[in-house]
Amino acid sequence: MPDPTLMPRVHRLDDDGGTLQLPPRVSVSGPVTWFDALQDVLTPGTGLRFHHVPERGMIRLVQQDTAPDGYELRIGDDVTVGAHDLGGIVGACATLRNLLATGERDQLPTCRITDSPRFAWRGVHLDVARHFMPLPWLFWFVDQAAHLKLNRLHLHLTDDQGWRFEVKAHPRLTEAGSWRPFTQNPAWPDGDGTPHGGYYTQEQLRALVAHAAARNITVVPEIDVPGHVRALLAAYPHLGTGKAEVATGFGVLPEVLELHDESVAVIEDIFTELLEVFDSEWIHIGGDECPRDQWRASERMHQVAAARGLEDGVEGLQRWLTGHLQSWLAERGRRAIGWDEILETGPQPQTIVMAWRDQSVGRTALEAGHDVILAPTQITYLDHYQSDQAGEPSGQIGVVTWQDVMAWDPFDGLDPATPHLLGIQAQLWSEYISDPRHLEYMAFPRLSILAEIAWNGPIEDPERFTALLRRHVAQLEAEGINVRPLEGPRPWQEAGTGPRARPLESMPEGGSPADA
Ligand code: TNX
Repeated sequence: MPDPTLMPRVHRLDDDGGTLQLPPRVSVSGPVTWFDALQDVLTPGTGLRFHHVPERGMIRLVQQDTAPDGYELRIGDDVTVGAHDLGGIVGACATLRNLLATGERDQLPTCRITDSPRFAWRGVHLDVARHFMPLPWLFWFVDQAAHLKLNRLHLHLTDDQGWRFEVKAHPRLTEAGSWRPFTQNPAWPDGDGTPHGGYYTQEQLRALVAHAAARNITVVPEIDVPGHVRALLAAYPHLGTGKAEVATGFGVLPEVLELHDESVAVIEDIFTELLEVFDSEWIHIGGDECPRDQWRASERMHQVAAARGLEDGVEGLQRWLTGHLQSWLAERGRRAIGWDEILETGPQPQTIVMAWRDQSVGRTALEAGHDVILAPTQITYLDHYQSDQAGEPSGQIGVVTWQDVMAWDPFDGLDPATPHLLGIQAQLWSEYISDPRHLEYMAFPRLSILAEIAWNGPIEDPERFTALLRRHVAQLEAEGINVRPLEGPRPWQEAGTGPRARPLESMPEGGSPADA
């Protein structure tokens, strides 16, 4: 059998050169929830069928002491999967999937594998606010994340350009806030002329949470406050300075929430319903890019700040809200996560910092004693162009190549032994990515490389890894995923002058918009 295409790689593999032939219907013994997970991960796309038997299956799922999400796999005359938790079973099944895809689809190499992750937090973030992504595609994307042994899906549910979370107490959030009449970017300064919108009902999101949980993925929801709220203000203009529409263009906008008691009550209503849908221990409260000019100009905000006893006046309003939300969540048994700007607003010690601006902010957050997730723009923002080739479809200004990602050392400047470095996360912002196929193109293969780093730490043998990556990309392509080949886009993946056209002002240096 050829070298298995294991992505991420396993910690240890001893191969004895033999092959196990699987029957068309494979018996599986072990706990039923584990059997369900095996079926979920291994049935789609493999052509195999599984049935549960009380004991001595062809595949045996057995309880065993392992690290969290770790597992042991023994393939001989039959298959034994040992794990401590569901995460281990899902990981082992992802590995089995890779092994099956390597050779004949019903054969496994006889071998012994022991495996466990480097990082506890192996995340991928999805911005469904800037562009709405259809629910079935989210289910599919969760499956892909599970194959890469990722375990967190961070859903950015609200932003200036759209509100995607149904709130029963405040229906206008989705009635008025979930769509915009057109979209503007530098390629279409006057707008593309096409309305855009959509939202998820609470029932739909509950189904997504359950689907993800069965695959060892926690869905971490984000409601971004008090900035990035134009969609909220479109629904309830009196919570801002009076008049607002869902944003049609992108950037850091001046409109923010007026943080009087009425706004705070609405925020609490929103988070109350959020907690009913998402059982995640971690709840993301946004906190990024909140300009204070509107507060400075507002007599009422000066009064509110004074009434709350803020010595720095309106400058302290965001700090007050952050503190309030952290306590509010803690009282309900949850932990707040914030973008790293939260560091400037006096976060409580239990708050987790998502360090996005660069690696040094991660260090500052660790030094301040916080648990930290590294999400540096320069490496993990997969909305950036993948090269400076003219054919690349639209993206955020700047280039992050797969080689850049492969060279990333998440421990750079940090103490690898610190228990506070929870892990790493890939970000898929969607200002310039309007449909799922384009999102797939931006995600793969850079997401696969980040999954490797999340599971194993920095990549020390780039040449060998590149050979593996090449086979992995071929595998994804064979499965129908819109993956970007390592050399560059296929002709039908290019920008052209249609919906994926490159916005003129966000060209990477040296690039030209198909020389238009
Ligand atoms: C910065 S990261 C943002 C997002 C943008 C992203 C584009 C962060 C907390 N804010 O609003 O979508 O850059 O790459």
